[in-house]
Amino acid sequence: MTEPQASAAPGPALPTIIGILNITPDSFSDGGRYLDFGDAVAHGAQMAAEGADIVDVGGESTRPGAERVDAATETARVVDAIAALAERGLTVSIDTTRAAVAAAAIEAGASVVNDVSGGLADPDMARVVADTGVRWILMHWRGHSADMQRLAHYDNVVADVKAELEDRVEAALDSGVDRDNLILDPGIGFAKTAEHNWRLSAHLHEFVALGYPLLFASSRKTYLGKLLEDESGKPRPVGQREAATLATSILAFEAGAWGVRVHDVAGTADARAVWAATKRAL
Ligand code: PMM
Repeated sequence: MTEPQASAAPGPALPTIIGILNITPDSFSDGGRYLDFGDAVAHGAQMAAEGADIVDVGGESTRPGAERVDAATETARVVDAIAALAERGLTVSIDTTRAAVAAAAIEAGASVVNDVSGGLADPDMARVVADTGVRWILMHWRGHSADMQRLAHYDNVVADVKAELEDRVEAALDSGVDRDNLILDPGIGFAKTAEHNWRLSAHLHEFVALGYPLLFASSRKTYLGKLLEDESGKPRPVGQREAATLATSILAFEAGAWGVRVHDVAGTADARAVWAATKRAL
C-alpha cells in the first residue's frame, strides 16, 4: 500500500519572523551595536537572508526605565537604514510610538508601523496609518518605559489585556484604519510582571481568537532571565536567553500566532522549519 504524499500537502501558512534592528545606544540587548549606518544595513540584510520576513527598525529604546529621545534624533537614527533596506526589496517596519517618525519612515520605504503604544502615545498616529494604508502593529501598553512597571496591576491579566487591546482596535477602526491592516500584540514585558507574562503566554490562543494576526515578542526579555536564574539568584545574562526564546516562539506558533519578533533570526527560522514539517506530517 502506498502512503499518501504527505510532502505534497500545502501545510499551514508559515509564521512570520520579524528580525529586530535597534539603532539605539541603549536597547537592553543590542544597544550600540548598529549605530553605524553600514553595520545597521548589513545586519538587516543578514537577518533577511537568514529568514526574516520583516526587518523591524527602531530608533528609541523601550526598555524599562529608558529615557526618551526627541523625534528628530529618533528619525535621524533610522531613515537612511530604512531607505537602504527597502531599496534592497526587504519589508521594513518602523518601531516607533511617534506619528512624525512613522511618517518619515514610511516615506523612506517602511510598510509596517510597529507601535508599542497601540496608538495611545500619539493621537496623530492613526491618521498617518489610515492615510498611507500601511499595516499597524497595535501592542498592549499602559505608559512610557520610565514608569511602566508601576502600571503592572490587573484584576485578570488575560481578560484585561484583551479588553484594552480591543479598545485600541476600535479606536483604530474609528479613525478609518482598514481592519485587514491590524496586527495585535499582548506586549510581553510592558507593564507586566514575570507572572503576568507567563499567564499571557499560556493564554495566547485567546488572543488569536480575537480574529486578528497575533504577534508574540518575548526575545531575550527579563522574565526569561529570571526563570533561568542561577543558584545565587542572578538572572541568566541577556546573551544567554536564546534557547528559552526559541521555546517561547515554538509555543506561540503552536498557539496560532501569526508571527514572532526576535533577535536570533537564524535559530528561529530553524525552529519554524521543524514546526512546519511536523504540521505537514499530521
Ligand atoms: N518589545 C520591544 C520593542 N518593540 N514591539 C512589539 N510589537 N512588541 C514587543 O514586545 C516589543 C516591541 C522591546 O524589546 P527590544 O529592546 O528587544 O526591541
